Amino acid sequence: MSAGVERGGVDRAQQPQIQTSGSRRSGMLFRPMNQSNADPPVRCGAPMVGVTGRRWPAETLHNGDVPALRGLCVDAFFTAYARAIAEAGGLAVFVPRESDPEVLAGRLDGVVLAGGLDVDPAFYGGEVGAETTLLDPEQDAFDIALARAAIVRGIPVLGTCRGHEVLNVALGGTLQDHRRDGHNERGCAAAQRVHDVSIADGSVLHALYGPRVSVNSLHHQAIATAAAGVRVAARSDDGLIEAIELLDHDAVGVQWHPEFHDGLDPILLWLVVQARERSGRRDRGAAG
Ligand SMILES: [Mn+2]
Repeated sequence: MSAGVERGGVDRAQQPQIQTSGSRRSGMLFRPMNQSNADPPVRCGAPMVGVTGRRWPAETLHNGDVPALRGLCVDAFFTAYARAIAEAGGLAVFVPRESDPEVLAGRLDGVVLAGGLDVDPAFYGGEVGAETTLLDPEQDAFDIALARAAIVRGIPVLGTCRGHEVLNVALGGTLQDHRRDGHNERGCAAAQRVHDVSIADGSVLHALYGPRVSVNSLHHQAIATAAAGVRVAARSDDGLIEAIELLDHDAVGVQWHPEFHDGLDPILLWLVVQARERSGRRDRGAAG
């Protein structure tokens, strides 16, 4: 952990800043020690972590037909991501697909590629199979572009489930469209750990979990071929690739959903710690 992790708001506020968005400015405010009845203290320097999501018809918000909602959409993501990022000390922000991935990558300190629908096989040269679920190619295109932009800019990335698959596809890997029994375990609580994975020595995951960990499993797509430039970091006992890590970048994909596990999963804390370090490097770059 570098000194950047411990940087405080006073230090940051005294440096020249390249980033000038409102949220960053407010993040640099600090409360004078003798001001007892002012606004509550702001957590200084919390790294901003973007979370992807999904688009859904607005009618699903209400029971029954509401004519005013016809044709409208809502963007959604699972609350568990925001809770975990906040608990880890990060500032979670939702990133809708209308936001330019390149611009986002210039503002964010970390990215979570979240779970969601199947990845359209067109993005990895595959074909739609009998078990392929709903597809949303616009979401795929956005998520893939954000993954690439984040990696180019050196921003740490965590992909979970679909996000793990997106990360692999963004780097040129492929997916299998349907996985056999034991992985699409949706009949129990999302937190339920249903199978083990074996973790490769020397990986980020090994440092966090050791050689073996039990995980939930809510997927039916999976990686077929890992992209060039990534290592397989974990496999289930039936040989499935359950995690990948980039060799030269802080990016990890896990086929499971750590955000649904009970308590703060170490991989989410890892992401926020890396995001904080990335934020510190950017600030030092701005100062220089
Ligand atoms: Mn699995």
